[in-house]
Amino acid sequence: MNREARLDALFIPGRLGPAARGGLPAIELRHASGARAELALQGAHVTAWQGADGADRLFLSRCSRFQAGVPIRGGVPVVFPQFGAGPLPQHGLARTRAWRPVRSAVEADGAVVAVLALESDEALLALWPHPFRLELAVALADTLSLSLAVENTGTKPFAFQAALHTYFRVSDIAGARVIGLAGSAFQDFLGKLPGLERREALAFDAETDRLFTGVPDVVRVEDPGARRVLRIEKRGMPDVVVWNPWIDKARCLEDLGDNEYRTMVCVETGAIRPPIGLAPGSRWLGRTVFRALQEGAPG
Ligand code: TA6
Repeated sequence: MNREARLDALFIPGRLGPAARGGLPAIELRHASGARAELALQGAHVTAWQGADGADRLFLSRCSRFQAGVPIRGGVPVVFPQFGAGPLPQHGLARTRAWRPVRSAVEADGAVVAVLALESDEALLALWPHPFRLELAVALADTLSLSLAVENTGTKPFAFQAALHTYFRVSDIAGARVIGLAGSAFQDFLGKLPGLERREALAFDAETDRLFTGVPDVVRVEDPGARRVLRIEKRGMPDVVVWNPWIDKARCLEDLGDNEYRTMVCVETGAIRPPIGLAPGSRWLGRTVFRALQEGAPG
């Protein structure tokens, strides 16, 4: 049975159907509220999330390529088993592979759920010799939640890093703030010495690329220009990376428009430093829930 047939197996009339994202097989999730999301099989990559008001809450570059094996610029790339640069391709192996559909449902509370999986095969084991199974469950309601499970299906322990490399859309990076990182230890990828974050509100006026470890489980992205707050609640994911390429780095990224840095900020949740050790037969679960709030609303 080909993958598209299995893709069909996920469809639920009016709730889960086919979506076209530049030719990559994808599904669209539609919630009764009018909220919608798109999920490409490649990388189990959420490529869009709109609220009932139709507003895009995630950033997707107009220059992103949607070609098999090429990373998508924007949405929620799944990072596994390596974060950033290293012996494996940048951000690991999961985001450029075709995941397979596992199941879908409309839950009692109306949440629309799609689950995709990626199992190690000969090609992946040749790159990273540790049998694994990943599963990503995407649930759309008045929130968007992503649950990533990593299972060690081999006979030896392995260590991995995992993250949801989420690109949020903002009206203007100059006004955006990330709240909730004060007091967290950070390692800066741009050369600043490691330290403790002292700022209650992280603002942006230059390239920013910083890993925060042991971060409280709720952080917020404030977007005053859109009078909106994006609340991020995580479980099992102690670390957060904040990234904006700013002007010069944006110019070097061929799949990012020169000015698109102004309308995006990455606030990535994951388990990065230290890597997670997983014994044979064990399973790790990390979950992140995104909720859009009107400015000033409680929550
Ligand atoms: O967000 C952290 C980071 O590692 C940055 O250093 C930048 O490289 C970004 O990820 C995007 O990486 P990508 O491989 O998707 O271009």
